[in-house]
Amino acid sequence: MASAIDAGARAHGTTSPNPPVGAVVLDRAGALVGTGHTRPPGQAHAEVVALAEAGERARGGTAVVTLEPCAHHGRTPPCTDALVAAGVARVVYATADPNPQAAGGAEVLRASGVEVVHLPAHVEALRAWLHFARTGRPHVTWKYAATLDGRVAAADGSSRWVGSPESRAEVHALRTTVDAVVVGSGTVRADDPRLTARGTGAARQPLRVVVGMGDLPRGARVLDGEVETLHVRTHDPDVVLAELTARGAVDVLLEGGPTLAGAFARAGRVDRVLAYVAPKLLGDGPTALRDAGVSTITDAVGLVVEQVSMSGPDVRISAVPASAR
Ligand code: AOF
Ligand code: ZN
Repeated sequence: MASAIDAGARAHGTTSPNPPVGAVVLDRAGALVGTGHTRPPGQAHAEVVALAEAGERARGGTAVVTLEPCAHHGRTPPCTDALVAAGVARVVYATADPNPQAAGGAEVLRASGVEVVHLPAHVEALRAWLHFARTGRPHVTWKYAATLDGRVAAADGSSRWVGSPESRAEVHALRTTVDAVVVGSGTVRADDPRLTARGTGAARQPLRVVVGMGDLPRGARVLDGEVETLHVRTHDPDVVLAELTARGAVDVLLEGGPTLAGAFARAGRVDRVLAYVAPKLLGDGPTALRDAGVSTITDAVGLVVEQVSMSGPDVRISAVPASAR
């Protein structure tokens, strides 16, 4: 399963609105004979790629997949058919498919005499797609870098840089896995960010999205034409998310600033908080989040920390709303 998860992670950012699934095939003796991940929409699913590499060696063997194999005729034929035709004896999968059109693969395989094992595992590359399949809305990770006293800029507005070079490199890598990077027009005016994934060798760049009613400054770097930029003239996060859904986006990175993040928090549209906390103090200046709709301590938005790690000198915290657990 770890190998299947690795294979799927390599497709993260290239498959939306389809899931970045990973699969491996083991022969009868347990040797790895095929590896695959989802191809861009309309092309082969992970299982089909792994089975093609395995060929006859799949017969009597095991397929390990991060998502329950599909049982439907979508843009491609059912993977359950491909697995049965290949003579696979056993299928192991990590997550059930919440997509009603494709679900039911485990039962279909069992009915064909294949042994099916559900081995629950966290598949990070499928986090956003699973949320999308369940809710119909893109998954929003709100990312920010703040000082230990919670500030995202100094009193004079300067903010380059709060986070360490290591943290910034991580964010560039993260941008290659998402479909869209969203900021408010205030951030464009204040910081003039490029919002591209740089230094990663990535062939693909996320859609750049600016939210706000006013015009963008002429010469803003998001208008440099290097990557497409969408300007959504609204304050409503759901209007932004509907626009992104229409464009096939599933995995969204919200990068600020405090006003837009507050609007998403108020609307309950922050699905994960990713904080880079730098060991610095500013004592003044804007904080990461403004007006989250909370006025008293008992109304605080409760989070559950799912991971803490170091990013150079910074502490990286990944947390999800307690209400989502
Ligand atoms: C994928 N890759 O490896 C698996 C998927 O439109 P289709 O025919 O490509 O089907 C897409 C659905 O198939 C998708 O929403 C999911 O439910 C299921 N499984 N999809 O793109 C894969 N295993
Ligand atoms: Zn399939």
